[in-house]
Amino acid sequence: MTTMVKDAAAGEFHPVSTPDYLPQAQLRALQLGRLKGMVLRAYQHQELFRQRMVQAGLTPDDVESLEDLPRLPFTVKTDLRDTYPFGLFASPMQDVVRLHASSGTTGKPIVVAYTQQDVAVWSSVMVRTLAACGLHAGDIIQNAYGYGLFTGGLGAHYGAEALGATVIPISGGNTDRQIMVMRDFGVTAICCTPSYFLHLLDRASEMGVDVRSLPLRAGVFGAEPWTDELRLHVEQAGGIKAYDIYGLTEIIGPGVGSECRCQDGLHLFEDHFYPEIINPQTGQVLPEGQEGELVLTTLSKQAMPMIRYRTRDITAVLPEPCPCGRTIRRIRRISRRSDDMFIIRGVNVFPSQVEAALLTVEGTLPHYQIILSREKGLDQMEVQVEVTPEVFSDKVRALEELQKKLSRALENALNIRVQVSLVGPRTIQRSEGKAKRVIDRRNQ
Ligand code: DLL
Repeated sequence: MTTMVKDAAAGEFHPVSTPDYLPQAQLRALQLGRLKGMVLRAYQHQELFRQRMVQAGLTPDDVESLEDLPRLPFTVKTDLRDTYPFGLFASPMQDVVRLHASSGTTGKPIVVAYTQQDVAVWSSVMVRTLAACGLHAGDIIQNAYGYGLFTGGLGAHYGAEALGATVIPISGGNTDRQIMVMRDFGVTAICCTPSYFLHLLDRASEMGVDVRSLPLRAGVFGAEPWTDELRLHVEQAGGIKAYDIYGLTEIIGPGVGSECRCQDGLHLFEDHFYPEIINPQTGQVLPEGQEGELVLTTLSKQAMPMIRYRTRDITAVLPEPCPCGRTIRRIRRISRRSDDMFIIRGVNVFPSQVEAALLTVEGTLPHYQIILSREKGLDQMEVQVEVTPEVFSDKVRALEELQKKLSRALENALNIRVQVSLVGPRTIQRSEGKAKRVIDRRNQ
């Protein structure tokens, strides 16, 4: 059980002894000590890492300061696939108490392992996540992240219990039951993907439940990119504060970083996960403030250390201190991955640009899908957008007007003309977990 104290100035509860507020020098010393241990562990137990170190002419003794980190080799997603299933485990199976896996879109899943201590660390970073989102003992948390091999469900579950809150382990799906539980159990906070919360809001209103009148006050949303525009929408429609949380299976699951009450960047729990930002093309480390690919090194993971893991997530480390008082650094919200970009007629497009443009136009719902196809050798992009029931039942002229507005907004944002199709409410398939925004039929 974690003891919580109230920070009167911030009006916020947080676990005592939390490393979130360590003086910088102390934090750097802690990180260096842990980094040395981690590199030694990986060198001794991960064949692939040892081979790469040998090739680079390095030994663990070459890590004398945090500045030596960029000399070490990267780890990439295909390393996990190539060593499937257990090739990167650094603990004997006897010491592994949990396995999780991430399906990915192609081929074999990646498998990750946790010792008892890893699970304890995971719970502690999730306690810090939930506390940063303003939650505390006494909260009733509906955990609608999927339970199972996906890390979201169990990650949030253990954190919420360790926080001393009441967890409802409802998992994803069965939306009508979710709404009944939210109302009848006096739920004060919900954990799920932002796209699923959007779906819950729509369904609640169809069922005549006004979520704003319920005790629900916070959403702990992550696992997929979502824009500030979407945040505004769900905060208003749900009468909540919507916080962004970040993590990935390869590093631990959720609990790598979280927003605080300032909702201005995500604090990284950098006593356990050390960040670097690199130029994705050259691999060079970039200075603070510059945007690039996030690379993470685990500092305490026993069962599966990750040295310089290339996340593909694009962000920047924010140099300014956060008004909340935490000393751990923040990253900018992640709006895109280096591999979710697609190229249409020579123009680079990210799904998040489409979302941001659509949400500037009134009369549409934040449900959309991008369909890519190829006609006579030419790439085509269609954006299907759901419109509100009022607009949908309107005159044809009004719909045409709206379509024009959306086309203009998209053309301004993307610099190319795309086809906009307005579709009726509830036409686009809803997700219970991560939303699928892009359907690529170009190679069919
Ligand atoms: O999505 C872990 C998680 C569960 C995070 C619950 C937050 C909440 P994976 O399935 O391995 O793990 O997917 C990780 O999802 O590299 C990002 O591209 C994306 N992602 C995760 N959180 C965010 C976020 C979980 N807050 C991949 N914003 C990551 C944008 C996110 N993208």
